[in-house]
Amino acid sequence: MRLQIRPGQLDGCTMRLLLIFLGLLWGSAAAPQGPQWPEPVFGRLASPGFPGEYGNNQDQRWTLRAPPGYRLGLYFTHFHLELSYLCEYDFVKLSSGTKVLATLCGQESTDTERAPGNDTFYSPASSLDVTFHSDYSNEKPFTGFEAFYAAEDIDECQVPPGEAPPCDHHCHNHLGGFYCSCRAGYVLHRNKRTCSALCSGQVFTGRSGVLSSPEYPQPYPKLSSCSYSIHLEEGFSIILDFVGSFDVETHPETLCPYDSLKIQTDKEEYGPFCGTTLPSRIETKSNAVTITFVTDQSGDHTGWKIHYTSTARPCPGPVAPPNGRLAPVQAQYVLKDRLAVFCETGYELLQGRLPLRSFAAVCQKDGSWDKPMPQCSIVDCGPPEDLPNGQVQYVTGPEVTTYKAEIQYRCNEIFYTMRSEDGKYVCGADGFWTSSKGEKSLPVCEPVCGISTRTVRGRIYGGQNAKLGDFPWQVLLLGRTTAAGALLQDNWILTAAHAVYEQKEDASSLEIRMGALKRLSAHYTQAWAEAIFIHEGYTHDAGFDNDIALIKLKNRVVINSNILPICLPRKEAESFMRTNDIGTVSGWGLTQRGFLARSLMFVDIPTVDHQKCTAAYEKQPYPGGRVTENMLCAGLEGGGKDSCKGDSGGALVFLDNETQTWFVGGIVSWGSMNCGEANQYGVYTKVVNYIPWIKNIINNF
Ligand SMILES: [Ca+2]
Ligand SMILES: [Ca+2]
Ligand SMILES: [Ca+2]
Repeated sequence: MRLQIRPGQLDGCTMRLLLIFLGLLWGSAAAPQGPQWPEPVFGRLASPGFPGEYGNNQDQRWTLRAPPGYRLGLYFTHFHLELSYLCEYDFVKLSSGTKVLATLCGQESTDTERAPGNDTFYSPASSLDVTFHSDYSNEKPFTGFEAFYAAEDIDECQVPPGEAPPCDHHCHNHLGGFYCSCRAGYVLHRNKRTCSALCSGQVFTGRSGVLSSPEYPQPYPKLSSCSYSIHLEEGFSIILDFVGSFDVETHPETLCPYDSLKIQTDKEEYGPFCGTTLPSRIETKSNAVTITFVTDQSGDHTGWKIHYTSTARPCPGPVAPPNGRLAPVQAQYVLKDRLAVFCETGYELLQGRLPLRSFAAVCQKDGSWDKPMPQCSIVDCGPPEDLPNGQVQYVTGPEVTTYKAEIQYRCNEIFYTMRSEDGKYVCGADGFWTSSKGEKSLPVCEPVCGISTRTVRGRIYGGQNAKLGDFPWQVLLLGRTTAAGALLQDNWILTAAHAVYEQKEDASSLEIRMGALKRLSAHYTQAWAEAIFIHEGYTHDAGFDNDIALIKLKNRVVINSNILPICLPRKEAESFMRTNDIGTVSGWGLTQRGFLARSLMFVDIPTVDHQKCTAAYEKQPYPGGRVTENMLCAGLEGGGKDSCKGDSGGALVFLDNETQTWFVGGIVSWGSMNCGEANQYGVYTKVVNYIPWIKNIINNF
């Protein structure tokens, strides 16, 4: 029977209590199109005649029902019944089905009787029976009882200690029911309570590994069906070892009826395993194993753990070649194991005759290596390259060119010298000859410069004939005009800009002769120009400032006592070419007789004070003749000794007293119309002003 009370019938206090009870139910009416919420269930019960006294021989029964998932709560606002032993006379009985929840009488509880007091009584499920009984008499008037009831949700997730929780993992209560959910890796079983492990399809491909029942060593999940497979390449054989604890639910008579572990290969089946005895090692002789583990709905057991390994037919133990080593070093090499061979420094891998960058062999399933072992052969740098203008000698032993062998390069004495190297080379581990400075390129033999066979003689008036080797730098230039130059290093010629200006675009037609005294001699060394570099500050037919040029030769000339370069001036050179210091100029220019000289001539002439020279030419202007700071003058005040037409481009050389070598201080440039005139001096390009220009061209072209 359902009872409902209109709110108007309740006093304020009761009303508030009811609102608390109904709070969970109340929201229903507000959401009409939502799920169908149960109608609120609540009401009031009272003894007959309440609040007046109840009569004798009364029996009244209320059957209260709540929706499924709800229970009923009942409490008394008034209770005044006759007290009797075990409430035999008058009582209110609360029961649910056949189960009696309470029998109430009196006004206060005693040792044997119970009065409701402030207790709230709950039905275990959705129904509650309330029975009121009075016997045939009362000692005095009793006013009976008044009670209120209401339905409220059962929180199924709250279970008394000792009772099994309704859900395996997580329980979620809601009005009228509850639901379960599972942790990641699990899925809710059809029974809506159990969480089955998602434990199928795991594949192990490592050569060894560990697998175990889910949650091991915690109890394994129920109602789960797990499968694991170990899959290795063909040729491997899998070995299974049970490790740790083993505990799978068993039965004394039947073989693993509840939970069971089975192991299967393509050939054989092992198990089922259960109980608590650790199964012994399984050598499967197979490269593929499937392990299945099925559990039922009950029992708490910790499961199993398997450590698996694999073997294969071992390859023969490798032996490192002499001067080589193996990596990695293992007691045994089986299928798929890689073995690298490295050679010691200075040795290289060789398979047959083929050099290898690296070597790695792989053990195959038939137990053989896929490649034969290589050799470690000593690195050979091979015969050293020939050194232009030099030689090489074996130091370690005749023709020994292997790792760490030593060789010594030397430049041909006395006309060549080695630049900034000791010439010692060692055969490196990389197969290259390497110098003490770590260079792999050959050393450079540079010609020595400024060596002359001329002995310094007394000053003699006019020119005199030179001997072979006196001016080995002297170069004869036969182009549009006859001119001279001086050899620098073994492939450059220094000359005057005006002497080669007209030939600058046609360098190949310039004939260059060296190593001869006679101008018309048939015996000379021929050289050809590759390019002509005129100073960018030189203007043809407009004075002689910057009258300097360089000729690059197509080929290097061989240096000997007759063909040898002149040195460039050092920084300190100016101290040897001060006023009145003697320089020497040589050439085949016009002689006093007015013809070109047949044989090379030279004169020793003093340097002239610059101001004096400038003044001399100011007095007697020569066409375009103005002496600049880029010029130096040499000659005798009285005249007679001079360079002349045809000598242009030749070198005015000075002796460096410190190094005892000759250097070029000037280049024959210009002078008075009449060579050797008194108070008129020969004017030379001042080479010290052009050292950066010269070096820049020589180093870059
Ligand atoms: Ca009674
Ligand atoms: Ca619930
Ligand atoms: Ca079980």
